[in-house]
Amino acid sequence: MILYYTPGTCALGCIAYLRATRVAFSLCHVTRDERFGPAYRSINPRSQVPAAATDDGRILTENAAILLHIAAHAGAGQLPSDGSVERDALHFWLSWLDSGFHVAFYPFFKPQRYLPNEEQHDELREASKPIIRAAYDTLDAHLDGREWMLDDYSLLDPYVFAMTRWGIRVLGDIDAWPGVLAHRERMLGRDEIQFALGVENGEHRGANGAYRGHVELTAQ
Ligand SMILES: N[C@@H](CCC(=O)N[C@@H](CS)C(=O)NCC(=O)O)C(=O)O
Repeated sequence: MILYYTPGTCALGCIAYLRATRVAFSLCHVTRDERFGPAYRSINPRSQVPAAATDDGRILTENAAILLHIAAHAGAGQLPSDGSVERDALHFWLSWLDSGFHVAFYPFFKPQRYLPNEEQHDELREASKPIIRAAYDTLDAHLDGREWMLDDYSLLDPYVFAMTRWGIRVLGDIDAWPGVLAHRERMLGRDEIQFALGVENGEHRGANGAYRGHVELTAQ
């Protein structure tokens, strides 16, 4: 798989999960400007990351689809069994992390999508904060007293880590949510998160184990 990412984004979760599962992968760094150019638009016409080119030549977009694809190719034990309570919980959180948590940040990060008048953007950013706080409340209530999002570590944990960092930038800190903070601390101690953060900082350009290094951005 080739995983397309931009530093600072939710794509960090897919990089970390690839590393954790040892599925063979390459990475392609896509700058914010390149996301709107013809090469990346041929990969994801919506200009969003993450995107993935699968080993059988397909393009996948959306965190949920990519994370589940990685899990399915990583061998047994990555997903709770079909029909189990844990599997339902996985589906719930995957869906909510995208439609609830992630979406709460859009007015803050992308106010121009909602209001063309730049003078109104600061007001919209302020208005988004209670919605972002409510999303942290939901996550924190779940993580209170838990080690991982499910009973065992799963694809949800790196995905949560990738997005919960945004609150530090938007709200100044996320100290009001001890369950989220403790989860972040646990994740920071893991190799795959250190690897993914290093990638974002320009480290790990060469191949190493199941990681095959970086590739250039080319139209697909
Ligand atoms: N629902 C999509 C959301 C992806 C998304 O919004 N990615 C952000 C980065 S965290 C992005 O590319 N934003 C740029 C944009 O929307 O223009 C998914 O789960 O992959």
